[in-house]
Amino acid sequence: MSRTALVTGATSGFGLEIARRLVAAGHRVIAAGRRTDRLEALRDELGAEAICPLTLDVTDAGAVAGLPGALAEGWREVDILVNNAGLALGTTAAQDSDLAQWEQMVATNVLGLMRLTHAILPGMVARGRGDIVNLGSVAANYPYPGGNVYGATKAFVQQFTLGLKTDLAGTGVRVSDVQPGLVGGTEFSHVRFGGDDAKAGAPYADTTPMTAADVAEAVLWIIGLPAHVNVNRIELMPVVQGAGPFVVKRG
Ligand code: NDP
Ligand code: 8X3
Repeated sequence: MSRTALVTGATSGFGLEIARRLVAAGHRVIAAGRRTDRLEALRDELGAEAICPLTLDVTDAGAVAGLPGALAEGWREVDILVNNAGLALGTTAAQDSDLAQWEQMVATNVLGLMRLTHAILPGMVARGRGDIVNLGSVAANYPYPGGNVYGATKAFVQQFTLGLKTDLAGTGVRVSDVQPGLVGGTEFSHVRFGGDDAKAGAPYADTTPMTAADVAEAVLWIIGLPAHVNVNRIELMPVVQGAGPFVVKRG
């Protein structure tokens, strides 16, 4: 059955791959992001029947509150919300960090995701069906140096997802938190390191990270499960990755 999905952060990385795979599976996608040219290119590539471009900054509370009413006619009943837009900024120790970067991560990863959910969820509950898939991270549960606020935003995503799951029990609406580890080939690291490509490439050097396709496959699997099954949380790591040691300063 063809369903209508709203994918935030569909201009790049996971969101773009998820949008492509949803369309390949027969669904229609409202592709959201700030870079309109990329959204329009996706519509031109996949067709106006399949892609509805939505220029949206998820930190714009007013714009998000206008959804789904502000969507084009015929696109207002969102069956699948993929809360994917997000970012990390820097890996600076908390004591040396830039407050504006912290605030941008919270505004996007926490408030943006929360507001999108608030706008779209009532329609899903009224229709008695729907899927919300949130992009969390392993950073929610495994702290690493300089991951301070980024990890905290993803911990919010994890707890918010579980809270939603509790409230939504019996409504027919499902909610999941997808928590990937190291994934290469997206703009995540480029954004994190402010466009410094040497720094951005270092986490992926001489190893085999996951890809956006791996994450998208998990998302498509989750929404394709029988209607009575809810994946609460799924953690994905490449085979080469593992949790790090505790930090112990000596001397
Ligand atoms: P990318 O940087 O490739 O994509 C991020 C997307 O988010 C872009 O499409 C960008 O669109 C969008 N975005 C960022 N800020 C805003 C905003 N204010 N309003 C609307 N859209 C916004 O990163 P990934 O695909 O790698 O990451 C996607 C998600 O997965 C993020 O939530 C990230 O935290 C998470 N994640 C990533 C991992 C990785 O290793 N890559 C691992 C675990 C989780 P635009 O700039 O056009 O607005
Ligand atoms: C992205 C993965 O390990 O850089 O969420 O935090 S990590």
